[in-house]
Amino acid sequence: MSLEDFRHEPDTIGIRLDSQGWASVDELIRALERVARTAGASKRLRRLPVVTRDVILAVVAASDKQRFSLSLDGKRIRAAQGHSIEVDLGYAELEPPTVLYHGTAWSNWASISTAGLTPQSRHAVHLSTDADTATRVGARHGRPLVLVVDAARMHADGYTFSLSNNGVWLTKAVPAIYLAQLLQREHGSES
Ligand code: HQG
Repeated sequence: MSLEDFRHEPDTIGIRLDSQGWASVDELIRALERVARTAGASKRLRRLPVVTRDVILAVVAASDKQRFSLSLDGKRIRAAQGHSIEVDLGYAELEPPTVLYHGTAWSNWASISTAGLTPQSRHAVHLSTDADTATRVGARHGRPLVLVVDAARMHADGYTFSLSNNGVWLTKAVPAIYLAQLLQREHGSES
C-alpha cells in the first residue's frame, strides 16, 4: 500500500473518497498510521516514518507526475487521474491538440488494432502530448509501442476530451480507425 493506492482501493485503509475523489488529509494520516501500526502490517508499512502533514505535503511535492492535488484550503487531497473507482473529477471538456500519443506494449497490439483503446480498469484512456512520455508509460507493460491518436479527427467526429490537473489527456475510448503506430525513428527509440 502506498499513498497512490488510495485512488484504487481506499477501503483497504478504511478511508472514503467523496464523489469528486477527495479524501480528508487528517483522515488519511490517521488511516495510514492505523494501518502501518497494526500487528499484521507488512515490513514496508511498519518501516513507514510517522505520517505527518509535512510528510504528505512532501509526497505531493515530490511526485514526478504531480499525481496528487491539494484543495485550496489544504484540508483535502486527491489523485489527479487514474482512478479505478467511480469518481467525477470535474475536468471540463476541452479541444485536444491535433495529435496525442498512447504508450502500450506490443503484446496488446493485436487486440487494440481491432477493439481500439478502451479504459481497462480505469475511467478513461490516458493520452500524452509527447511520445517520450508515452514510451515510458508503454514500457511499464512490456516492449513499448507508441500509438499516434488522430485527436483532431476524433474531436471533429464528436468525441470528447478532458485534461487532468497533471497534464494527462483523458477520453472514454479510441476506436482503432483513429490510431496509427508511431514510426520508431520519429521519436528516436532504439528498440
Ligand atoms: C491497454 C500511469 C488490449 C493499454 C501512467 C494499456 C499513465 C488494451 C493497458 C496511467 C486495450 C491499461 C495510465 C485493448 C487498452 N486491448 N490492451 N483493447 N485498450 N489497452 O495502466 O495507459 O502512475 O490502466 O494500452 O503514467 O498504461 O497510475 O493504463 O497498456 O498515465 O499515475 O491496457 O498510469 O500513471 O493499462 O497508464 P493502464 P496506461 P499512474
